[in-house]
Amino acid sequence: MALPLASPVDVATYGHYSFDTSGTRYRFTGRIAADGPFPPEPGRYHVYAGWFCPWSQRITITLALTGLTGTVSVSYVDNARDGRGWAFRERYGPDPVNGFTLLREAYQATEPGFAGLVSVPALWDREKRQLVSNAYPTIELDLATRFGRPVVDVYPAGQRPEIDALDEWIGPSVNHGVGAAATAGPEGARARAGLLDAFARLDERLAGQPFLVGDAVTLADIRLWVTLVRYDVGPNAQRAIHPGLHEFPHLWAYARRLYTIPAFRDTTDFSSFALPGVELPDWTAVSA
Ligand SMILES: N[C@@H](CCC(=O)N[C@@H](CS)C(=O)NCC(=O)O)C(=O)O
Repeated sequence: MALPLASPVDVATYGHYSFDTSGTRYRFTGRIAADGPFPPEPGRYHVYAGWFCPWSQRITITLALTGLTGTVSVSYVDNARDGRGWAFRERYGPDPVNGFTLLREAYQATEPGFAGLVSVPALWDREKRQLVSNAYPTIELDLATRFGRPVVDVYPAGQRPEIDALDEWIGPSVNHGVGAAATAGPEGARARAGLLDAFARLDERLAGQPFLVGDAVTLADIRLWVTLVRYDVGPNAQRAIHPGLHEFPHLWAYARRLYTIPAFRDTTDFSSFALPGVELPDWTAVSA
């Protein structure tokens, strides 16, 4: 029997998405650990992701690089939502694990009556039939480190302090700063200044090294890149922030170099996040 799909997005009937904001934003915070309730077992976990979503793509890139695509499964919600929240539709297919049509069913299976934020990425445990976590920062860390020796170690023990230190300033200024940077008013101006300052620092750093930390891809690159690939066709599509990433030549060359790596390229669907009518920069033109 075919798995069910949600009906098309219908804001007239269901309204816009909203949720009860009185609780914690990221309600489920379980961790994968050998000695905990969610031990690292192949085939046990599933990631509910969104192609459009940078926080989801951090995880899909991490799974591809670490060699876990056959160990942890992934499926994708639709790019748009109405008042029912994220849902499974034709474009990316049904929920292969539970046959839910709405992602909120996974949340409500975990906590009956749950009315808080239904977000992707969310990690599901097939055995306990509940969500482990929708706390995006720790899902990526657990998948990168808790499943034995990874093909590529994206969070090497010796480099963790440096990777974490980068996240402390790239997180607020770039990953969380791009949205506000495109807006008017004093807050937008502050975010813009912080973002462009961060881009300049990164450009300088990447003038002399191929990756942010050490001589191979790490979580630091993954975290930055998912924002860069969306930048000129999303938040900066109207050039509301500045003329484009190419203004930072080392950063732009670095971003395109990472795009040649299958884990980055194959987890990217420009059509899921590019604003309508926006011209795509040539991500395949790699400079030396
Ligand atoms: N805090 C983050 C990231 C995680 C996250 O919230 N994921 C998004 C999709 S990229 C989601 O499902 N958000 C639901 C919502 O904010 O309504 C953000 O604000 O972008």
